[in-house]
Amino acid sequence: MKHVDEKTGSIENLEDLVVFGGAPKFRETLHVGKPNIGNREMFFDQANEMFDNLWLTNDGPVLKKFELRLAELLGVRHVVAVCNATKGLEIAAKALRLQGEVILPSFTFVATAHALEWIGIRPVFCDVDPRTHTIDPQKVEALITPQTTAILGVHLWGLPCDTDALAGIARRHGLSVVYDAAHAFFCSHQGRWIGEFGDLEIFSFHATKFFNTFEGGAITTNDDQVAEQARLLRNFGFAGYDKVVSHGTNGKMSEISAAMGLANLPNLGDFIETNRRNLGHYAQGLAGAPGLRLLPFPAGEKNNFQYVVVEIDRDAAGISRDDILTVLHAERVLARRYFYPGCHKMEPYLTCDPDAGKSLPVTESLVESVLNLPNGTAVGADEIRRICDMIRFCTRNGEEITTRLKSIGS
Ligand code: T4K
Repeated sequence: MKHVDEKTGSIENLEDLVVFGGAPKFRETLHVGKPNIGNREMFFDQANEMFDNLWLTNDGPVLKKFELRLAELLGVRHVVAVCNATKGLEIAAKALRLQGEVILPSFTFVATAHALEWIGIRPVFCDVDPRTHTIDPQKVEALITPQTTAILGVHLWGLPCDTDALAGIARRHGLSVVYDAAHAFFCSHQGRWIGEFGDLEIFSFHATKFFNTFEGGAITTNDDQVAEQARLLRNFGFAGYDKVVSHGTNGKMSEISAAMGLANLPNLGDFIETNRRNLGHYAQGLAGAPGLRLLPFPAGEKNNFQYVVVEIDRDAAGISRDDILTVLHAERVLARRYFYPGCHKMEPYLTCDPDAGKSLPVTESLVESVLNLPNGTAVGADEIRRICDMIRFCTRNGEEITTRLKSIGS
């Protein structure tokens, strides 16, 4: 096996690539979702407080502190912390008494659709806007039927949906509006924090998100009644020790997760700054490369910059997204093709409507072209420069790489 300079990681010939027999350029695998860890001392302090309290879950004091801090930060009346965003979506749909059909994008993590399906609501897939990757309001109205009860927008990659257009459609048709804000914690829209748009919004604080509580999430709303419902549903529908008033579930966030959230909050600015800086390095490293478009974030708004999203136009780049992915994975760069192949191509939705893709041309194109690159505190300027060099090498040698990958069956 040939030796590649560990410092420069330079690739001069095809044989330098691991897929063709070269040495790996990185000692450690680089992930898209390596967790950020905040203030450890603060975490252990909170954990000790939890042990001293002998209160481990069920609306405990650490959780209450966490919810209050989030409500203050986001300027929203209610924060209902939950065990994960998937459960949060289910609870949200129940709190709004949704049923029948809900319109949502197919270009999202499958949990957005599964949460509806799990509680007997039919997800109806809508195409997305090619510029923002969020639900296309112009395509929503045609999907509304007498069974439709809501529109579920996803602020994908922290890019806000067209909330004004969706609110208008919802008003005209008497629908609820829910936002899956799993990616959009600490992002703003129209100068306001995401968290108070629509009837409610749901954040994810999963380990792979830039801000995490191990597993976790939160429902946010300015509506007192919706918040009260969400709190009841999160705790089996208990309104008192022996009094169950609704068909609830167990969606509670534990004290240790809330402690992690509190310990991560002071580092929020650092995490975001790291992501922003990294995105700048990617922009620099990929500038001018043919067929590559780094998804831009709206100027003048806050973003967490956690997802580095590149669209690869196969014809212009001279190589497909999937062949670049094969090369990167072999080099220990675990780039991801979120959200391939689109919910409509996953079960049970594929069997229900095998032709759904025909009305989702933008989604069908994005699932073939989007690549997510590693970000967060686990990567820095040097790694990013080397990742970009690899990608540029791929575009310079696209035809040969494609042919050779085909010949070895990759
Ligand atoms: N809505 C949207 C739009 C979402 O994107 C998500 C979740 C949800 C709703 C539901 O939220 P939650 O119910 O999860 O709160 C991951 C996450 O599991 C998922 O939370 C996230 N979206 C999705 C985009 O990504 P996978 O299948 O990619 O996870 P996995 O295990 O492959 O991990 C991603 C990368 O991070 C890997 O390279 C490994 C690395 N990793 C992962 C963990 C957990 C680490 O380095 N350390 C870790 O601790 O889904």
